Amino acid sequence: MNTVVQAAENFISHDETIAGVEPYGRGIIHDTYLVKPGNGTDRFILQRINIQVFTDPAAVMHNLRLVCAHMQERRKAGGSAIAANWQMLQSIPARDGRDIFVDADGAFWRALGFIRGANPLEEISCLGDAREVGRALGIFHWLVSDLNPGLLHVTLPGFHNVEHYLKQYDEVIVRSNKSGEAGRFCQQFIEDRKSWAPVLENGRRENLLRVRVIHGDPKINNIMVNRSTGQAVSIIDLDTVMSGLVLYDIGDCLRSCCNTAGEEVAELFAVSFDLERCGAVLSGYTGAAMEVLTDGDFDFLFDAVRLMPFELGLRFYTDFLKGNEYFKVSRRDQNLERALVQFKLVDSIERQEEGLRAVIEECRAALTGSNSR
Ligand code: GN1
Ligand code: MG
Repeated sequence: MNTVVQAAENFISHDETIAGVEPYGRGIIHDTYLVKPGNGTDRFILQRINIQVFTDPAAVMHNLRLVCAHMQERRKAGGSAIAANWQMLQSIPARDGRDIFVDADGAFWRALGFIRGANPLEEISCLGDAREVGRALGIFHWLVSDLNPGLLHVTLPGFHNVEHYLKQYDEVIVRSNKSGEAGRFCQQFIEDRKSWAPVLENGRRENLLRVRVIHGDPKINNIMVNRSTGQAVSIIDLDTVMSGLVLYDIGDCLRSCCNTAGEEVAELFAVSFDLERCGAVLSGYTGAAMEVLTDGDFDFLFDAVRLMPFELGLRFYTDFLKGNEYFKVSRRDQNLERALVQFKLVDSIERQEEGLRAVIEECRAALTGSNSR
């Protein structure tokens, strides 16, 4: 903890002290801490950036600054009704004015403003929570919808490109000596969906889907909700803000919100995709994002919902085969277990295809109706 306190001291002024530092959140990439300064100044988030994953932290911070400044402007320029009570993530400069502090061991640290009066949403306990998650993602997409994606750095090459993940898997699987029933299940599951998986990439190549600025990781606990009202007030974790397809975000958000059992579960039978939650997320989303979704997006929405848990399962399984290089684990088989959860979710989505397509069409019809009024 000493190293953490020393790093934290670089983000407060010389006459301040640190009263406490504690691990914060459930991220599986960076190390995240909540820092309480001694003299009552605002608490802040301190992160040791995982530079194995994000090899160019300066690019990450460039994107963060650019996107936050843009959102702030857009909000002022007319989005205030939609984004009322919305709080922007803010980077806190170190004493030397830079937004990254590099310690004696070469670790990269940054500090971010704490979102006031709010907590990360840990679970969906009612449909209102699901609607708020959708609304938060909709607000985010709306706020960045006029930002040129070409201005952002690519912080993770190949992120959300399933062809890239399939290639990595193919390279690893031939060298793997791991067997076992769960492994054979994963391999067959991937094999059976390989030819369908590049569906969004194909849509993009055929110009049916447009590349825009996306969040990249809009899972449930990246949504901050007000502690007393339950209203979504911010979306955090902007490291993967990049150019991409809004469908990556919507699919990823739904795979996280509509999984009835969460990402880390031992009992696979408890994992299923909840259609009611899905309807609530989508209605919250379209209410805030308004014209962001095109007809082409709606045409591919079912595939996106099916794809994102498939992609994450593929990433977890590949990382398990590689010996857990990317996602942090506390047990050797944890990434295999995580993969099985995601594949179970895909299976649940496939079994409910008809119902899910109906939910999507209902949402499209509601939006068309409100736009033509
Ligand atoms: C990772 O570290 P965290 O929890 O914010 C991952 C996401 C996954 C998520 C699954 C940069 O996010 O893509 O959906 O785990 N982030 C990165 O829990 O790979
Ligand atoms: Mg993240």
